[in-house]
Parts: sequence; structure tokens; C-alpha cells
Amino acid sequence: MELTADLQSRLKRCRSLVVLTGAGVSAESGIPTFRGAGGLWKQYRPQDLATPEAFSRSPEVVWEWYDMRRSLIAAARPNPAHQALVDLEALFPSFLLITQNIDGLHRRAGTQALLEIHGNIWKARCTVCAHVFDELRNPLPFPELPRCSLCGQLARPHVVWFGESYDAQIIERAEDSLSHCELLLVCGTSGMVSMPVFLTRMARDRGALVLECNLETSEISSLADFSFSGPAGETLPQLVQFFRE
Ligand code: BJW
Ligand code: ZN
Repeated sequence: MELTADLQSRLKRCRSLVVLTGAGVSAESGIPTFRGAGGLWKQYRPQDLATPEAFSRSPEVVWEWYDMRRSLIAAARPNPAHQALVDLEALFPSFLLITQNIDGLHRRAGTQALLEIHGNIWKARCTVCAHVFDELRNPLPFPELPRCSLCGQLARPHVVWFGESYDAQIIERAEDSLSHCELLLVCGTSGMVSMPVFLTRMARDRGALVLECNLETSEISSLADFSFSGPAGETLPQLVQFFRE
């Protein structure tokens, strides 16, 4: 790590940490990211799979895509980046992890204080009564589509698609913790959907230090006090070491 002595001592004084993660954190578990080489949006069109209109047109196509992704995720394991974030939770008196990832790997690794702002791939939500349920452990018995466990109507993946709003209560909790935190760590997100940039700006405006871990320059980089360049599975364990010393 090449942090200046001043930044090192400011970091060591921080007692509250918020972490914001994106697909790059799960990349080393073998789960494809969205943008960039090998990304899902290179192979699939978001407007065909990740919008409410696409689901209304062809729910079976959308469910099939999520079924394929669930198989990949079921076979994957949390990687050293997920583990490092579990270690950081133990080191900070106040901690929250806000993730855009729907894969559930942070929970599987052992993170406790977690906000999944884009939902969870293992859950479904009724298109009529909005009941959320998690009965998606096994591959779907196509051509049957998941039905609400309460009212029997068609269910959809419990995720946030393009053109949809975030859950207001979840964003309120994210904003509340960001407005009080001393340190924000942003890992493995391009910042191409607006929420990570919005939340990072907010934390910075309220005086938080901002660190970034990414393979490449992102929309977050210009807002960060320092960017660690490299795979999160290497840089995050180094950061844990720094806070332990
Ligand atoms: C590594 C690494 C390694 C690689 N180590 N790093 C109304 C109507 C229409 C549109 C809009 C609207 N309101 C707003 C919009 C705009 C739209 C938007 O942002 N569009 C842009 C694309 C231009 N936004 C929305 O529609 C959002 N809604 C919204 O803003 O509502 C307004 C509102 C705000 C506040 C309160 C209430 C309302 C919703 C966006 C939903 C995005 N959904 C998706 C798919 C659904 C879930 C799923 O199926 O998985 O979420 S899109 C996709 O992008 C997915 C991700 O969570 C999200 C972010 O991607 P992420 O994580 O950043 O991944 P990548 O691939 O982009 O980047 C990976 C990064 O990792 C790279 O930087 C690599 O370098 C790095 N990396 N390997 C470290 N080993
Ligand atoms: Zn229902």
C-alpha cells in the first residue's frame, strides 16, 4: 500500500466504516460482472432481461436467465475479498455493508450488517400482492413459472431492474449510515448505475474519507481519497492487515 503517512493516521482514527460493493467483488468467485470483458451485458441486452417491460413481454425468458445465473452462483464460493469484509466488520465498532450484488455471497461469507439494495437472486416477489418469498433453491421446473406462495399469482425475481425505483426504506438506511460514517470503502463497482456515485458523493460531502478498490479506473475514482488498483481478493486482505497493525 502506498498511502501517505497523513492518510494512514487519518484512517487509523476511523471508528465507523461503510462498504459499498459491486460485481467486481464476486468476480474472483467466478461470477461474471456486467460491463467490461466477459461481462453479462456483452452477451445479453439489458432491455431484454432486466426491465419490467421485458418481464411483461416474456417472463419465461427472464426467469430462464435468472435460473442460469442461480446455477452459476450455487456452484460458487465466497472468495478472499468477501472474507476480508467479514474481518473488517469485526474491526470497526460501527459497520455496514451495502451491496449491489444479488448473489448472496456476502451473507454466505458471514457478513452480518448487510443491505442488498438490488435484491437477492434467491428470492421471488409476487407481481400482484408483492409478497416476498425464498423458495428458489432448486432449478425451476420449466415451463412452469414460480407462483406466489400466498395468492398463486405470477412471481418475479426479487431484484431492482432498470427503470425501477429502489426500496425507499433500504435507501434511507443506507443514507443514514453514510451520513454518519467516517470511512467509505467502495469495491468492485463501475458506478455506471447512478446509486453508488450518489451515495459516495453524499458520504464525501458529509466529511467521510473515501477509499476505492478496483481493477480499473471507475466513476468512483475521482471522488476517492485513494484508489487501490488490483483484484479485490488481494487488496482487501492487505487493507485488513493495515487496520490490524
Ligand atoms: C474488479 C474485479 C476484481 C472486476 N477486483 N474490481 C427511470 C427510468 C429509466 C431509467 C432510470 C430511471 N431512474 C434512473 C434511471 C437510470 C438507471 C441507470 O443508472 N442507468 C445507467 C445504466 C445509465 N438507473 C436505474 O434504473 C435504477 N433506478 C433508479 O435510479 O431509480 C431512481 C431512484 C433512486 C433512488 C431512490 C428511488 C428511486 C435501477 C438500476 C438497477 C440496476 N440493476 C442491475 C440488474 C438487476 C440485478 C441483477 O440482475 O443482477 O444491477 S444492472 C447491473 O448493474 C446490476 C448491478 O448491481 C449494477 C451495477 O453494476 P456493478 O456492480 O458496478 O458491475 P459492473 O460490471 O458495472 O462493474 C464491475 C466493476 O468491478 C468494474 O469497475 C471492474 O473494473 C471491477 N472489477 N473484477 C476489483 N477482481
Ligand atoms: Zn401474491
